[in-house]
Amino acid sequence: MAVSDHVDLPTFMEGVKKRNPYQPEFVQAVQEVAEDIFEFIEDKEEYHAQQILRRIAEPDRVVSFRVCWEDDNGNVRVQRGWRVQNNNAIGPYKGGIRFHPSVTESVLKFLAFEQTFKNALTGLPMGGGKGGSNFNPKGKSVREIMRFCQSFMTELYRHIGADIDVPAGDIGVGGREIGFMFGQYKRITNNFTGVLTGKGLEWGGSLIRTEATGYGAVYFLANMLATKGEDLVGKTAVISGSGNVATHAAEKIVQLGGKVLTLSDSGGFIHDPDGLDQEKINWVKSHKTHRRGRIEEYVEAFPNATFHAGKTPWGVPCYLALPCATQNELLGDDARTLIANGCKGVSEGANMPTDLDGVHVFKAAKILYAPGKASNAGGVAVSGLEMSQNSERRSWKEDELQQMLKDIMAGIHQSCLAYGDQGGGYIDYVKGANIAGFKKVADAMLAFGVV
Ligand code: NDP
Ligand code: 2IT
Repeated sequence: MAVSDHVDLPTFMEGVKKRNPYQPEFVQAVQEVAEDIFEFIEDKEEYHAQQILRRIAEPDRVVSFRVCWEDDNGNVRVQRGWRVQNNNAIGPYKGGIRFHPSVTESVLKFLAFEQTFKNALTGLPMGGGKGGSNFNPKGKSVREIMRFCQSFMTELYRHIGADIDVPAGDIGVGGREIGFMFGQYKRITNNFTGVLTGKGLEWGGSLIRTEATGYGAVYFLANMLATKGEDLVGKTAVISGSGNVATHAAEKIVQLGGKVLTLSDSGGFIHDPDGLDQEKINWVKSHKTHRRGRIEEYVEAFPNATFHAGKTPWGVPCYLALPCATQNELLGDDARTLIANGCKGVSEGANMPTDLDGVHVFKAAKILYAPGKASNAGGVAVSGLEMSQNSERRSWKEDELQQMLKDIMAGIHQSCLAYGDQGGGYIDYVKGANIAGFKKVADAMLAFGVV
């Protein structure tokens, strides 16, 4: 019998931990997937013999580099940059770039691993990658951010390309940063190509890319509710974060008749018992995105609301919860509180916002619980559509793109049903997403042999 054959899950995870010391986020992401995949591949000899899961959980490559830049006072500053190219079995590497002081190799490896399954679920030909830096954009001038982005791209450009690896935005990276990076890429290579997504509309960007992640997470939620004959009208929702994903999720919930009670940032959360309307959401967008303000200032603009410093919003009673800030922001006890307060649906806008304990709590309660790799795939899906538009050198209309986003989210929901329907009216969306994403990538890898 080959050495690869049938190690059990604890033995497999021991190996992952041993090979990835001090990388808890990466180990966590692998474990969450492996818990479902082990059962699925139990009787599928070829996946074992070819060590497919082991190979997906080993990035194709991790590029790590120094990023030097000069601040406004003339000081030389040194940051770390990375690009993790996890797997390109079904298409060029694709995934965002994150600028945040908490970025480590472990964080980017977990994100690139998750991205591999997420991108497969979209049905578009995209592999999984992720990049970023421990650069902290907070408190930096626009010129400092520009110089940092230019320096970052001066190394990154060697590793990316429209048919190789196509980065986009993530935490701390929005349209402005994509512009600075694209400008530098073009300057170095003299190549105007779809090498980044999330571009401005005048220079190759796609309509609704900005809105797509948050909108998609709510479309996914609507699909889940529909399996119970329900919709969003009159439902209360608690949302964390106040960036791109959170504000657009809030906007779509309000458009579909729901009531958004909270938003948050790293300083705490605001609770608005009247609910946020479009005007309040616009205030948050402009305050957080354009002025880089703090969410606590919301209560000065809207005095009926309260601010809760240093807290997450999961204690506010709600029917629906959408974690849209960052990884491990919703812990086991938060999940238990949500369930005790009657929460019936969770759609993750962020990547791995729920810790493993929390995932197990949601699964045991058999609520409608969508993991980020399924529910937040709308952003990368529209990135994929941006790539197609760039290749065709044309732009599709807004209503066409809106419909494509809705169809893609419905398709992901169907894939989750195909592998996650447990009978008795319970759908395990985590299992469904893990298996559907894995199967597509794994079958492509089988075709390539041992590489
Ligand atoms: P933004 O930078 O626009 O916003 C991030 C928000 O999360 C801010 O409110 C920020 O607060 C908060 N936040 C970030 N880190 C922390 C932390 N360590 N603790 C508490 N709050 C934190 O990012 P996005 O909205 O783009 O991304 C949010 C999540 O969605 C991430 O998990 C990202 O990976 C995921 N995602 C994003 C996609 C996209 O298209 N942008 C696509 C799919 C997933 P503060 O302002 O105080 O830092
Ligand atoms: O986590 C994600 O899916 C993103 N940050 C978006 C990636 C992309 O390539 O659009």
